[in-house]
Amino acid sequence: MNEDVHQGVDEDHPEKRGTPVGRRVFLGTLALGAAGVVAAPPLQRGLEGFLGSAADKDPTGLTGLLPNGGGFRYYSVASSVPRKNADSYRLTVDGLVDRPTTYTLADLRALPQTRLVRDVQCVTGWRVPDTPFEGVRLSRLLDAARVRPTAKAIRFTCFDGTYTESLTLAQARRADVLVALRMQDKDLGHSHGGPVRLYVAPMYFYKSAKWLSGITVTDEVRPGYWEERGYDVDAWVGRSNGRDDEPTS
Ligand SMILES: Nc1nc2c(c(=O)[nH]1)N[C@H]1C(S)=C(S)[C@@H](COP(=O)(O)O)O[C@H]1N2
Ligand SMILES: [Mo]
Repeated sequence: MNEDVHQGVDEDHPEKRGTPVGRRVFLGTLALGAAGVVAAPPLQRGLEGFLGSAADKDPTGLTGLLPNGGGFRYYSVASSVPRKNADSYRLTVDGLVDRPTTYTLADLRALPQTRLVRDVQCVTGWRVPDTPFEGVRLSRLLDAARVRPTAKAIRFTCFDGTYTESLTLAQARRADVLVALRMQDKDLGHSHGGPVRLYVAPMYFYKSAKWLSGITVTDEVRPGYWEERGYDVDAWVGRSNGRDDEPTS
């Protein structure tokens, strides 16, 4: 099976077979250039329209092993995603805050930028070492919004209309969590979730929601898209999803 495919819940982690969702989950790949593609059955039709016949031509997924995007696989659970630019992009911060705020891209660019260089790690196994991300610390946006004392968590929404993510408030306030505007020292392109995506450096890359449009402060964690399908909510690299660095038993 193509290693691009997020089938890890069942195939790589048989211990997770009894998850509440209890069905096979796949993560569809948004193919660009030579990237290999295998789509989940429910997504197949939408993706085929989007990809042309790329999936049919590569049943083995071997082309996914060819160089592409500097080692990245491109993922989207939505079959098509609108493009947003400096004119049309908006990021809303709302929920349990005293100052709900809407940011334009220019607003975000005008705030202090933080650059982090870390390894990107997808839970399926692919990894891109030493990848620079740059943007505004999420903690800064939360402070500006004046988070209320009852707040416990953040829900992230995306302008693809489908994907969601979550963090606890404590996780969201870490210095290595960014609202990212740049990746690999370039403005974030559409396929990587531009113009703005979340970047949660210490966690598997599924936490890093692409096409970020909403940051809602909530009173409890609401599991995100992949988390409702069996992946861990606390997605620390090497310490979640059955990939413990140091097994304790
Ligand atoms: N909106 C959205 N964000 C998303 C995803 C997605 O399908 N939709 N996939 C996640 C997963 S599983 C991974 S590995 C990364 C992939 O990011 P990339 O396409 O820039 O490589 O985005 C994450 N964020
Ligand atoms: Mo992923």
